[in-house]
Amino acid sequence: MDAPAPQAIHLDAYRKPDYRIESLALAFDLEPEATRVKSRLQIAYDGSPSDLSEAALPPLWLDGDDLKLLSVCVDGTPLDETEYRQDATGLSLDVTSPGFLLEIETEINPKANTRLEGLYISSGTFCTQCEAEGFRRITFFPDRPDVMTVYEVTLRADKALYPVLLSNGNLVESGDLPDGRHWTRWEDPFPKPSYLFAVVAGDLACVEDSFTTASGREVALRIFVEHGNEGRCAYGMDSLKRSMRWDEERFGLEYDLDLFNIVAVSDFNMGAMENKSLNVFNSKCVLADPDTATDADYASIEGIVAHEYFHNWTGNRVTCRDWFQLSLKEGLTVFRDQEFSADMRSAAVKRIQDVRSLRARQFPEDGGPTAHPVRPASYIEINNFYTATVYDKGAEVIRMMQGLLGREGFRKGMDLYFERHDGQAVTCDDFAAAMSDATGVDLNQFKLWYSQAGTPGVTVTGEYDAAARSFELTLSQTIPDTPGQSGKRPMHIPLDFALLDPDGQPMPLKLACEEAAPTSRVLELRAARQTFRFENLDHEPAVSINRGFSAPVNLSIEHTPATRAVLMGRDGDSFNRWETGQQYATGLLLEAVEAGGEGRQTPEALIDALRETLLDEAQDPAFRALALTLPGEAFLADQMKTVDVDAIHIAREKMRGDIARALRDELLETYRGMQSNAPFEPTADAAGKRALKNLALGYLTASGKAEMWDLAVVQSRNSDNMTDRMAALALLTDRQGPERDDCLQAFYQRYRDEPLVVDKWLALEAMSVLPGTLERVKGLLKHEAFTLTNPNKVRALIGVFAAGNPLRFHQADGSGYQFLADRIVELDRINPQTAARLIAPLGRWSRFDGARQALMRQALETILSAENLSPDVYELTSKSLT
Ligand code: 0A1
Ligand code: ZN
Repeated sequence: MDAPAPQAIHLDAYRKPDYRIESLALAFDLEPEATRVKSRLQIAYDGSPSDLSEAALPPLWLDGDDLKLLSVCVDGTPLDETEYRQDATGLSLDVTSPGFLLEIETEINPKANTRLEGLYISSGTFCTQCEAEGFRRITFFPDRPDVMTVYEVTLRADKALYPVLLSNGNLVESGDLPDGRHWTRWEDPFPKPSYLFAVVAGDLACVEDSFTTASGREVALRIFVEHGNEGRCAYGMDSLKRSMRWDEERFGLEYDLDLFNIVAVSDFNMGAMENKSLNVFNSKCVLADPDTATDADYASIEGIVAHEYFHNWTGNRVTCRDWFQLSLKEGLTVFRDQEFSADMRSAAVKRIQDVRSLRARQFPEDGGPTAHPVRPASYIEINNFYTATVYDKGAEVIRMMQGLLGREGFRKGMDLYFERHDGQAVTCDDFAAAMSDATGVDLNQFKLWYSQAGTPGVTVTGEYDAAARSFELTLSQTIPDTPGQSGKRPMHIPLDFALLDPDGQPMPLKLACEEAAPTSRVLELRAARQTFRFENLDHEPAVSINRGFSAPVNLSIEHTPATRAVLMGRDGDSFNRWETGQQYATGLLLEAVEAGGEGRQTPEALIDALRETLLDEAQDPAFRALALTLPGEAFLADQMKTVDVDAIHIAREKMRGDIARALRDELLETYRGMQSNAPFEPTADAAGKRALKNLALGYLTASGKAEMWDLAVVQSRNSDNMTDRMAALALLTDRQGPERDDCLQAFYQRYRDEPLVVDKWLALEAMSVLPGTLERVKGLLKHEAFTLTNPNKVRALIGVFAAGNPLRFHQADGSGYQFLADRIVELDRINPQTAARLIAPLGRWSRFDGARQALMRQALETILSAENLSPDVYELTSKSLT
């Protein structure tokens, strides 16, 4: 018989907890296959005293998952089995007194924990992952974020195998025990929800530094890594110190304990975790040296270290009332890490990169079967809601608030938020209320961004009246239907706006009803359709709107060749300069796709604009590299009603070839000019030069001259850094022939003992456009380097193939789809969370031709018919089929 379908949980059903946990003492006897956990909870009824007189106290619910219960005592008396009820999801206790001491002993098996939720072992190190609901896999507890308490944690383990024993807060005592064991005791003075609890025990090396806060607190900073990785911590440590300073300067937020620990582990479901004072990181997101990490890795480490650190205030000191409010901490913290990286590097480049990633990950989600609002209204498995919508669209929502309130107003709102809610578990409404109360700005309509899913479409039209010297701008919005939501209300959309004269200079923006004529404005679109009339304009203007991507919308605007040239070449808003070029290329590419791929010769106007940008030394090389990068195949696919992966690939390659042939001399000059003999430095400047050099190399290999490939071969062999080596190999992986295999083989041999580089090698194979890629990927599943138990390996090989190689994943016979379905079913038995994250590419079925639609749905059906499917995979697969 089929198991009952897992049930959804609804935001509307929220009830505050009946009991407070006043304190929690935990003691761990760590053993790989049988760890004992003793917990002592001081519990108090949290209802009103009048409830007490009227009725018996409600039962106490404690969540529990995969735990062996050894004993339960209340106020020192053991309970027998009639006094509690246990099922697969937890324990319910009858309560007879409004205050009591509960003691529970459980046993768990960390070695068998391949889900990597709760306490598990990664390369011999014990570590924990408790967000969202992993704590219940360690002990019975009301495992919900609005139950906050102070923790005292005692750890006992073998001293030789686990010399390092860490938990949250301050180390208060430690000592040796008989039989070669030792112990440490930790106290965290800040009340926290269970999802921020952490334990680490292992034989780890430690890199130390310190930071003095603005008010003079000396904080010890430590990064714990496997022995041999000490030399790869410098950039992470430096990023941490810069984050600490930045948060003081930008938001007045100081660190609040005397120590801050980071631990790198190789098996981790996500990037990193902000446990109070004991961040646990996927080693990929903290370890770097020039020989093994690329510029992109360095930038991502800087952003993730900052993100986790910033959670100390936005997430830990003020946390979420329930998991529907996840974006309260995640959207806000992503916004904060984006702002930090923008300040550390080029703000313009960072904004373009963030928008590219939003469009690549969030827009398709918002337009697909698993679309959900930034604050979802229901879920089956909360782990499925750590999404691009909650994180990245959530960050856009915060950015728009800053746009509406201004930077100063936003800061006032943040100050009020902390003043009101420090130490509390709150909601997105509480955040918006603080912003609104601090500034007087009405955010009621704006809050639809939290509850309405779907990317708004905004259409812009303009009419210039030369006789009246006026310009009328009409904006209209539509919010697409999404699963469970139709007939949506118009949103409050802030659009940064300027009108440019033919030299690209902003013209005064005088509205008919106003005297003031600033040169830029935020237009607030609130109705389905709105018209703005600007006066005193001597020329027909070029419309620069949604500057800096001030709102996450799909903008539709037509440019004349003349206004396009102004915007592409001279708009002071570099985002829109980039955007206009991308739009132009997108239009041309989609035309070619319509014509089956080859299309017409790439127009001179585009080539000339690209030449100008390539050679414009006044512009940042990183910006030039982005401006010369054509829209990606996935982005182009997203613009089509019915996706044609083959024609998209042909059209894009054809255009790359046209550009490469037309600009060959300039590209070669750039390739040479951007070379440097200086030792590698991970600075934004040096990275920008490498980006432009490697962009040039990419075009040169597309120019049809065989000798250009020699440049790539030489670069892959002789570079002194991973950025250049990977850039060359990423080109070579698409080229049939012996050099390809030799170079990739040499790369593997050189780095076979470096797991993070082996991941790169697997990804290179998985992203190849060559016809035999799927067969090679299948072969690599059996390679000594691959294992399904390590999420990084799964993502590098299977994830990159399915999500990053549209041409081969969507090959017409459906073999890519079936391959993915089989792997998801296999992985679901090992690690449901990571398995569920592989489903999305199949969920896009409705965008493809009939034959592919049928094959993709068939693959989803294969998954759904597997026995004992996890709620994680069940939820996303079933939603993908509707
Ligand atoms: N809160 C972390 C990410 C994270 C979320 C869930 C996890 O397991 C389900 C692990 C980490 C962050 O935003 O960085
Ligand atoms: Zn986060």
